[in-house]
Amino acid sequence: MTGLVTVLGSGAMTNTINGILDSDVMLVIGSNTTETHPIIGLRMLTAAKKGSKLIVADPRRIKLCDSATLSMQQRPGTDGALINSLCHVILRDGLEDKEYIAKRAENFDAFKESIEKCTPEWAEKITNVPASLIEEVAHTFAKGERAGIYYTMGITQHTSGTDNVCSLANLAVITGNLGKEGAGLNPLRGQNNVQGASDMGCNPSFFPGYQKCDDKDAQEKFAKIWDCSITEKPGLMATEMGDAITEGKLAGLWIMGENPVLSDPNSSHAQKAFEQLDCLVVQDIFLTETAELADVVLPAASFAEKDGTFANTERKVQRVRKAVPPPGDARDDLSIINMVSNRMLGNQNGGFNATIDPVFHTVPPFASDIFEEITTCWIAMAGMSYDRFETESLAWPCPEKDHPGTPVLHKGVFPRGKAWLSAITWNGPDENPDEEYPLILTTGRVLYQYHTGTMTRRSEVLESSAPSAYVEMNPADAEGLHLTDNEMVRATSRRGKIELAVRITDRVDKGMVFIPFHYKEASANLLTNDALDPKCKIPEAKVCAIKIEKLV
Ligand SMILES: Nc1nc2c(c(=O)[nH]1)N[C@H]1C(S)=C(S)[C@@H](COP(=O)(O)OP(=O)(O)OC[C@H]3O[C@@H](n4cnc5c(=O)[nH]c(N)nc54)[C@H](O)[C@@H]3O)O[C@H]1N2
Ligand SMILES: Nc1nc2c(c(=O)[nH]1)N[C@H]1C(S)=C(S)[C@@H](COP(=O)(O)OP(=O)(O)OC[C@H]3O[C@@H](n4cnc5c(=O)[nH]c(N)nc54)[C@H](O)[C@@H]3O)O[C@H]1N2
Ligand SMILES: [Mo]
Repeated sequence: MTGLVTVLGSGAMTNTINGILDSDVMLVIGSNTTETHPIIGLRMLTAAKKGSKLIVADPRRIKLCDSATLSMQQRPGTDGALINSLCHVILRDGLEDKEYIAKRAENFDAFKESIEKCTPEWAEKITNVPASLIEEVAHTFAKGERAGIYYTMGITQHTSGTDNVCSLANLAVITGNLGKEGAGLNPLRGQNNVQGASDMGCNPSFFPGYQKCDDKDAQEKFAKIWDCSITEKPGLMATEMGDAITEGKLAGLWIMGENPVLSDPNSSHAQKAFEQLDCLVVQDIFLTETAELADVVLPAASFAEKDGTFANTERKVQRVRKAVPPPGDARDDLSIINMVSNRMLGNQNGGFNATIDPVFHTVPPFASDIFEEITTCWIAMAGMSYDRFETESLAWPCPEKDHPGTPVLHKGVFPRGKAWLSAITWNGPDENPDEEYPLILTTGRVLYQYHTGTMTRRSEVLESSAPSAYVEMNPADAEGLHLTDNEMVRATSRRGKIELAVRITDRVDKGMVFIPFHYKEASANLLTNDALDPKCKIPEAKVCAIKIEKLV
């Protein structure tokens, strides 16, 4: 892949959370920010009150729409067409930042040609957003001095996820919004420390610090640091492992802190695959649905029971300190990994009983040792240290001991020099509605629940606030099926079926429905499509075709 995703490297916010307050325009696309990132949502609402223009693009009328200057309800899976048409209008009406493009971008002509056909009228047919509204949004965005883009899973969980992100990057570049305070391209990261996990190379094609594992120099560097030989082949993405198991290419799996039996799209396929494994190890703080299938369960400690660092969505590395010891036999993840690797190395003294600290229940090397190693692996963290974290707030890149960190990325120059404007063609989702499955299903989250509910459903307060599964349906569709609010219905896709209550609401348009994926008793992922984005291998959790039937 060429394109700006490589330029941007990591998929972290280019800007800061508080920088939102300095914006003139915010484009929030595919992010239900007030429910899924409430603190960031608050900043957006404050900025809107101060006069920043809020533009929302989401198939559902989410809460942010109440405070929006403009909102667009595109059909799910049509963002590529929508964004290309915004770029089209900006170039058509001469609103691009010509100086910025000349100085900081390349491939402009091919990009321009690729969006020539993407008129607002063309996009209206695909997205259902009125052409005049597309024009108004394009003008409002382009005229903002500081225009920030904020996106999350509504943009990425598609077979066109990478393309969607590249299109948004095009929009940010042609309007000169990268490398500027209060602007930028800002993916709001989801799980606690998912940023840290990506930074550290929890992706089969990268070593820590986004250093490519097929790069000879990087291989040599890590072979030296780790004192071992390095395989030249990238591994599999988590989403590719199900098929690898059924094809007999993968016999053992060690899952840490994930519950894919509920969270993987087309999860019955995933479950069947896990059942075929010779050995499944699950490391979790609770006995999850996935752990129930495991040969070995390793009880882990929670965030409050361990030391270390987490990196947040704005690339800030923060210390985490153990507040309480882990219960029973539970151990922090690092100690578990250390214990297992000690055994693998035949070092029985490093085994379970031998060196475990009787007070702190930890096994070396400790998180602080690992952090020191990290600073030798990746120049962007070379200037960080546990000492500095005591008094300073540091966002990477922070290459030297006296470097203040980098809250805003891409000031002056991009890592690859100039930004590459990608020519992106919109292709549409993998599965579209038809006569048998006439509705588009999109899935996502609610404020009170977290993913598969292993944690939130154990909290009485949270559980009683959002206790059961439902499907949001437009009144016109409900009327066609003679449904009344809260009635139980059956939802069926080509992959599975579930029963749940219908919530009749004009939050969703006719022809589409929304189901939160938190509830195992009506698991949305029995319905969803596991088709993958060919580049980054994210599954298309945001679009599939289903039917809804009255239960009689
Ligand atoms: N309360 C709570 N907060 C969470 C989480 C949680 O489970 N619960 N999970 C965390 C994690 S890991 C993540 S990744 C984030 C996710 O955060 P979000 O991405 O904000 O959450 P979602 O509900 O998955 O989807 C966001 C929005 O995408 C919209 N959408 C659906 N289809 C499309 C489409 O085709 N195009 C566009 N543009 N939008 C579409 C949905 O209507 C929804 O409003 O939340 C994090 N925060
Ligand atoms: N249909 C549909 N499916 C989706 C999505 C969607 O929008 N729609 N979103 C996708 C996204 S963005 C995400 S991130 C995934 C989330 O999917 P998962 O990560 O599988 O979901 P969680 O329920 O958050 O599972 C995390 C597990 O980690 C455990 N845990 C918590 N803390 C620790 C710890 O410190 N150590 C260890 N070892 N375990 C711990 C929890 O108990 C929990 O079981 O779901 C994906 N699936
Ligand atoms: Mo996520």
